[in-house]
Amino acid sequence: MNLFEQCYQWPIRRAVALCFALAISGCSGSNTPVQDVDTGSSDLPSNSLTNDEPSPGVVTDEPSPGVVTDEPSTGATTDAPSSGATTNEPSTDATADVPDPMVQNNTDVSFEITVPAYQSNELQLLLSWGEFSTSLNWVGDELWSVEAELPTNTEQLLSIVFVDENGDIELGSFDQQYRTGINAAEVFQVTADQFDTNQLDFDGDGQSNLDELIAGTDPRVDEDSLLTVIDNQPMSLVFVANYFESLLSNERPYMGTDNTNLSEFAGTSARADIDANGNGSLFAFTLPFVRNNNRNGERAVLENSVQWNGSWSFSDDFHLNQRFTSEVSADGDTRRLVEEGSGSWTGTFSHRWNTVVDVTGQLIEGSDYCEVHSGTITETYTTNQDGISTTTLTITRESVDDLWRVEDVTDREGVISSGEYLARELSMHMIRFGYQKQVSENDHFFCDIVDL
Ligand SMILES: [Ca+2]
Repeated sequence: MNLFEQCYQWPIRRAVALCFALAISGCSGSNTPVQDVDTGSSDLPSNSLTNDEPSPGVVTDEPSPGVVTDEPSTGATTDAPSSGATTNEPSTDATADVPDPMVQNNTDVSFEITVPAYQSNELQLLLSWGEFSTSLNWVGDELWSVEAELPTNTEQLLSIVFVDENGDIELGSFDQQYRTGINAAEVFQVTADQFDTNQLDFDGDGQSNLDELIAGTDPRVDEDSLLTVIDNQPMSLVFVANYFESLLSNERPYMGTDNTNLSEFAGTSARADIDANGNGSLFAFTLPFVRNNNRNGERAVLENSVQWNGSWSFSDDFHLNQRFTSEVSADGDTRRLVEEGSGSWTGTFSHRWNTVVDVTGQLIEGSDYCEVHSGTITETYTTNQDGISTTTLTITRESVDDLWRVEDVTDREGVISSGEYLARELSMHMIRFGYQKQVSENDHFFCDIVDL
């Protein structure tokens, strides 16, 4: 039997073209070792091979034991170079469909695939290679396998898809050109980390289908789209260094004693003692002293950062007592603010808070402030107004997000409630207390620091 006949052994359409290619290869093989194209024949006695005989483009085996040598009676040789006598044997229907056991044009490929870990009763692993396709069998744990008889020395796009819900949702995919070898059998392995899972995000919410299913969320629903969006998230006192740094001029050393531009309140004065390196202290106060609006801070400049350690007190009907440490550091154009604060606002009622800030941002052109593009702020806030309650806010923003994500947990006299929503702005400029000047700059953190 020749290669052309073998075309009809392939259950797939492209096998015809493939076999033509192999048939041509077989022709040129008349001057090369036969096993390059017909390894099965290489074991035959040489006088049964075509090496010594001119070939019209097909293998023209003589009848020999164990080898089917039929040729198709027409067509196969008409387009081939006719360089010599042909020795085709008439074909018979009885043998035309019988594979030649001595001819190896197939490779048994054992696919051994390890998928990302995920448990479900509706998982499938589907493989295609060119137009050949099959499903794989679950072996155990994350291992799947299948054996496939594929044409030798042939390249096709191999695609493996890991699906759940019996194929309704994709978890991972693997795509790679794969060329079969010329041996009788080979193994092809794929490991879990070779699967692309991140791109498969049905609802486009940034969480992959696989991650969502593992987390127990619905990969078809962008949960964020269901969250409430508020315009302003009220905050207690954060970005506290704004109220200190903005009182300093860029002169170094700076020994300012008065600055009419700095006033949250008319009459605010500052006594700064900042050396040439930016280290020093600041005392700001507002006249008349009876208002008791005082800021005290120590400032230190390190290699790439400026630190504050300060306090702020203010009295009207209530009394503010705020302490904080902060550090603004520079990394290229990015500025990072790390701040820890604790404060209270006490009078008829008591309000107390602890805050931790770790955010990064970039300078807003034309200002001294950085707009936060990512980071986390936590605030624990306790008040006895309307009963005793403690609310813990965790406020996060990813650099790709337009909104802040707010998670709140409230303990109101032993009753816990929690929620999640989105906020367009953090409203440090909203007046929670009477001492804060309502300036939108304080939604951002002071970062255009001459010492950085
Ligand atoms: Ca998703």
